[in-house]
Amino acid sequence: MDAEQLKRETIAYSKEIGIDKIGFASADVFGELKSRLIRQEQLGYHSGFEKGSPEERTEPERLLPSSQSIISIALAYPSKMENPPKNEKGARRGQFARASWGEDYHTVLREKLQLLGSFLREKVPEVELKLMVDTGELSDRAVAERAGIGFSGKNCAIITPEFGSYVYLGELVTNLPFAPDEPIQEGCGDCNICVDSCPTDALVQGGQLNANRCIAFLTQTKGFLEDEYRTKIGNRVYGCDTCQTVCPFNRKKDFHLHEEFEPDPEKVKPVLRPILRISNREFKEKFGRMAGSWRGKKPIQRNAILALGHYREIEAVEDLVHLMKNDPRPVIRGTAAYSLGKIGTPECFEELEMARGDETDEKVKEEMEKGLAFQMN
Ligand code: B12
Repeated sequence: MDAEQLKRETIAYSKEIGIDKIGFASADVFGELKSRLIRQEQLGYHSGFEKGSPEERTEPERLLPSSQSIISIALAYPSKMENPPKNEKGARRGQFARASWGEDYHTVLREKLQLLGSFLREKVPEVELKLMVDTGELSDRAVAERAGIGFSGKNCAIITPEFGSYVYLGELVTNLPFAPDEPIQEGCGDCNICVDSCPTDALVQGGQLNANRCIAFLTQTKGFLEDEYRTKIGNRVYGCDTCQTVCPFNRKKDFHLHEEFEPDPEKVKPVLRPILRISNREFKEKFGRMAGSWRGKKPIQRNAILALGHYREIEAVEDLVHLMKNDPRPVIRGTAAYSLGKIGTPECFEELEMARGDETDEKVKEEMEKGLAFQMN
């Protein structure tokens, strides 16, 4: 079978298995990206979640020596949910970003790419493939951009004309000589809304992110959150969508094409208080299948504690005191102390006063002092 016919059949098959967009790219070196990655690293703008060296990330041949082409796929995810639960005083809720709605996208995209791989293997038994979704070395965005899936926006996202930026990306590196598709030429023009709207000024300029300031990243760290961000993360327990929700290309983009990505409102906008006392087993049962749980329970609990402080949720005082006094993890004890100070009832300050005498961890003591300092304000 010639490559052109195989490409047509592959595209047709991708539609059958629910791939929303497919594009083909050469497996040439990503030269511009390489210098970009080195520069970002030098500036300290990387998150640490990126995998591999700049060479591995930009030279597909290092990942698959016989590589000739890369098939990029995109799956659209929803941006709105039906009947979102009310975020009410006394039962305040957190929020998971949309990229964590429904089942973990890594699983869903991997399955699609595996099916695509099996299809190719049936047609060309000697085919060689390397599959990647998020956790691989390649930049899924750079591949998608080259394959004509979408253009690279000022918010850094790949923006598709059809689904906006609410798409997950993945790819198959292959040794097949597919003809490449053309990149999309559209761009953001003069629009700078995402850069201006970023709550932490993480978008240094259009297309350049300092990941260490990005709330999406900050919600996934395991240590104490730096003070400067504690109010800014608001009620986000995982991820951040601000630079996407403000994007004009995402206006009215809300696709419900995959049952797997439908959100369970009680999971993606969970009541915060129960998260404070959730056991490991319960956490796994409730949140374990969501992309947002990959860093485990601690960051979600820390963020839930900060959100309760942010809302000055008096009903949470008892639980927060319990954590401040009993939790074995200093980050949780200290963050609870801080949020108690923020809530700021006389009981909160009394408890802080009492607890500081018993605390031995220096960092936690510091947080207790910060909590007590709210009394002066
Ligand atoms: C590390 C990482 C993060 C980090 C850093 C993000 C970042 N912007 O770099 C953190 C934790 C902050 C993060 C957050 C998010 N992430 Co993330 N993340 C990744 C990961 C693992 C690597 C990204 C990376 O290497 N970045 C380094 C930068 C330098 O490269 P890049 O963005 O990949 O590539 C572009 C730039 O290099 C640019 N470029 C190249 N040269 C030059 C030169 C100039 C002058 C300019 C202006 C630009 C430019 O063009 C490339 C293509 O667009 C990818 C998966 C993967 N393996 O690729 C997912 C991925 C990028 N994340 C994704 C998602 C969904 C998110 C969030 C929306 C999740 C959320 N709601 O919280 C946010 C969005 C934040 C944002 N505005 O970028 C999707 C993006 C889908 C899309 N439509 O674009 C990916 C592709 C995962 C997936 N497989 O679907 N993420």
